[in-house]
Amino acid sequence: MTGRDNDRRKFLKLGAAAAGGAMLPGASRGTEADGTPEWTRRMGKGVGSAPYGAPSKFESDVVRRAVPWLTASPESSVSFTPLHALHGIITPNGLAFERHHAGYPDIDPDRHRLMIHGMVDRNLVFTMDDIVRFPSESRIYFVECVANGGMEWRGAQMNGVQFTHGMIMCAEWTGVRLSTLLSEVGVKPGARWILAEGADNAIMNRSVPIEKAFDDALVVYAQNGEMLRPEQGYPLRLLVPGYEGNMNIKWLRRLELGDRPWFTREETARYTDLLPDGKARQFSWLHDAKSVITFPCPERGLKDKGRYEISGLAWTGRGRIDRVDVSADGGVNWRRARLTPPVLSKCLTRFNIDWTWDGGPALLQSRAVDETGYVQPSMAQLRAARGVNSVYHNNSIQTWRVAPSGKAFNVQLT
Ligand SMILES: Nc1nc2c(c(=O)[nH]1)N[C@H]1C(S)=C(S)[C@@H](COP(=O)(O)O)O[C@H]1N2
Ligand SMILES: [Mo]
Repeated sequence: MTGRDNDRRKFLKLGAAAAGGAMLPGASRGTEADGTPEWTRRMGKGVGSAPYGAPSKFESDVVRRAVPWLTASPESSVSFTPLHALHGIITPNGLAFERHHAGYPDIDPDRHRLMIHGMVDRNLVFTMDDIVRFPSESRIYFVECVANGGMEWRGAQMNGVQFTHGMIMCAEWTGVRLSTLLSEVGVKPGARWILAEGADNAIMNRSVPIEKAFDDALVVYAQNGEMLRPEQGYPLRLLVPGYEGNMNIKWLRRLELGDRPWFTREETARYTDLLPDGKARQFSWLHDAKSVITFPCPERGLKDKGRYEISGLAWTGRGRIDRVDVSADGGVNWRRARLTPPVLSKCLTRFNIDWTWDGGPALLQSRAVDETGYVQPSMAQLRAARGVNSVYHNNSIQTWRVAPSGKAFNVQLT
């Protein structure tokens, strides 16, 4: 019998008692003896009470959260998406994780400009009005900070999926293909790289290979049907699907074309991976396949033993997720999970699998395989290949230990 059946039976029993005239145990002032709740007995709020709608007050703990000790200031910091409380694959705009290097500006779109220059036939400056006149596209892609899971390299640290995996979001982005803008300025022969630069106080910039521009890069102004949020780059952002988060330059103000990368701070002092042999890996843009179980997890444990649906998310920068396997015994036995459509390229993919919990201890894991055949590694495999000096690109298999109490904990298996 599932927990839900259990609840329904209890409810039916209470209902029968109430019909017999007995006061419901624990009935509050707001509930009549016949069980009709107050929200049914009175008219509700009128339209216009919430000109811009907000979630139910009962969902008030579903919020982005930061880790106070992690960063020195809230301006150069990160907040995490509450993955444990989300459904499907789309991240609501108000819950999308934030990663700012110098806070987020409040840009007047009428005064914002995008300049494209360098190895081009015509240097051009675009207003927002210019940009929205180009043919637009809407596509669903994830954005993941490459430091997602960075606190877990040397051992399990954060006891919650919001903090181990919450530097990720997935949205429908609307904008113009970067290649459309490039054909407007005309690319000079020999141009191989594009420097993308933001208008925030960090003036964050990264070198992007020109192939990405002719593949699927977008210059976006909308996210899930509305204009970008200020936190996400309003009014204009670069979107490089499948590449590490920092290359998706927010508050995009400048694109310069050149014949070599710029080797900016963000691709030398930062965003490189120190390997065991002392060499640093540079320009490691692509996110490899990764997955995580979002229920159960430390924030959402189990109640009674019985039937459950394990649910989680998988993604890869290389294209589509091909398969997700789930283990309940720390990787000894694996079962194939259902992928819930849509299964899109460079997008979060929702997986589900039925599981009967016997009430004993369990070690839950998920392992993603992408369309290239790449298999998500265990933490031990990742450490063997990359050492322990890395912060970025931790795509290892996550383990949740389920205790007989039903609580789940972040653990690492050696
Ligand atoms: N201009 C600018 N772009 C930026 C950043 C920034 O600080 N300034 N942060 C980058 C990093 S490190 C990441 S992970 C993503 C985060 O995007 P989000 O805040 O919309 O989640 O934006 C990237 N783009
Ligand atoms: Mo990031």
